[in-house]
Amino acid sequence: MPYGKYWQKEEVLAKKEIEELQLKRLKWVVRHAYSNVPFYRQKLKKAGIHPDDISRREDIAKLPFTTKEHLRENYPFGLFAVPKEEIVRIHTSSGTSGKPKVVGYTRRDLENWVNMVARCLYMVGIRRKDVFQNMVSYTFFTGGLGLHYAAELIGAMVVPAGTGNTERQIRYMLDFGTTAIHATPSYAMYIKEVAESMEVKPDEIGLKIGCFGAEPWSDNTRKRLENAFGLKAYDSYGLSEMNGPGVAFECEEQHGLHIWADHYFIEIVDDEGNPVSDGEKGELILTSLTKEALPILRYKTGDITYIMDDECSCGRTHPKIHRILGRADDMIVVRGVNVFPSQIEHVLMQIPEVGDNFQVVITRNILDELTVRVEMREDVFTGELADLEKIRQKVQKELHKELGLRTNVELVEKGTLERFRGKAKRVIDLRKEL
Ligand code: DLL
Repeated sequence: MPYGKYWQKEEVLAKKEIEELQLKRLKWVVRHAYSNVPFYRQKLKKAGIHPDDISRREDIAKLPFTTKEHLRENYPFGLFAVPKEEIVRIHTSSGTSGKPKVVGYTRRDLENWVNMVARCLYMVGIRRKDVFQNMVSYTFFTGGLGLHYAAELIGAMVVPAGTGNTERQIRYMLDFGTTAIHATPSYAMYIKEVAESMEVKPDEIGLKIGCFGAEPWSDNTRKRLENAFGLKAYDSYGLSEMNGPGVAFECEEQHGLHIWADHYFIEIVDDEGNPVSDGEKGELILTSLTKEALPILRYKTGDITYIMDDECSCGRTHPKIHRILGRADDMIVVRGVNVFPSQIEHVLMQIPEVGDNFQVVITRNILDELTVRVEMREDVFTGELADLEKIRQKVQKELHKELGLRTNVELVEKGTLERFRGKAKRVIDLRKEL
């Protein structure tokens, strides 16, 4: 049941009340993990910490970090804190290498999670009258069922579309009167392209709200999606280890993502694991405060962001993080310069001649070389070589300005590069260890 213009009253708790709740729940989760997960008991004992040592919020810094590797090493259920019969669902996340991470939920976990996602959808204006087309994978990925049940709980009409068969998806949008969609930003870009090829003007579909996430994207991509579909596009952040989507989400301000501090303890740390001050960039560390099945203490997400001013005109009191700047794992280091693929995307998506797709190839000859392959927009292609060269140089110059790095730019024809229905993989690293 909604609480005024909010989904739950917890969204507007006073900051002090949130902090008190955090401390109470932090004590609970540390004890829960210590008592029920041998991995945590050993780890805390080794660090000389007992649950009784947690008496202030700051004491969280005494706890050791949990990493993705720890989840993989304990595949599949080694970190679960409840007997198997208490688990009512699992999801998995494969990541880039090794064994998948398996995450589990008790019935209460699912109830908390669905309400967190419902907070997010309600926050961006999704209501009973909406038709919500959920265009992400419904299987192991948390984005499918995660958003599905939340939109249902609000009472929207949910179209469980999944991914692929894009022409049919577009036809359904028209036939069903879809008003809100959920997709990865790269799939949304592809949907836009397919709509255009069907001679459907994306902005005639009648979409009003787009929820996009699960991968890094940029503000300029947001502008492209909003202009093409005539909707408002919101950034959605989450990770399977912390339930899935619904960890943080933009409000109507579109200026930072509220992160639900009654369910997660938020820290930002530097490379050495030391806290940075508010406003400084670092890695996001999350501690689940309510998860029963899979409590996780001080999880190193690998995602880089910073805490923004916490006053928000929407009235919600939960802190805001900046959109994810990149993942530590995805950072490209070329000739000593650090580059995130989303920075490249940001530059390209503001150049009108550039199409919606690009690819980054890194090679090593003597020095590392970064080549950006860019699809051109069809309508700017004059056939004149001199015009092409002018565009190529412009792209190269803009990239240099933003990245401080010389790149090779290759212009390619529309339709040349791979399209993605889920998370995009745009970087190909061909460097061999010398
Ligand atoms: O991607 C959960 C999700 C589903 C989020 C639907 C949003 C929408 P995983 O597959 O476990 O979970 O991947 C989590 O994806 O650590 C980030 O690196 C990245 N990621 C997720 N959302 C964003 C975002 C889901 N909005 C990993 N911006 C995270 C940038 C994101 N990166």
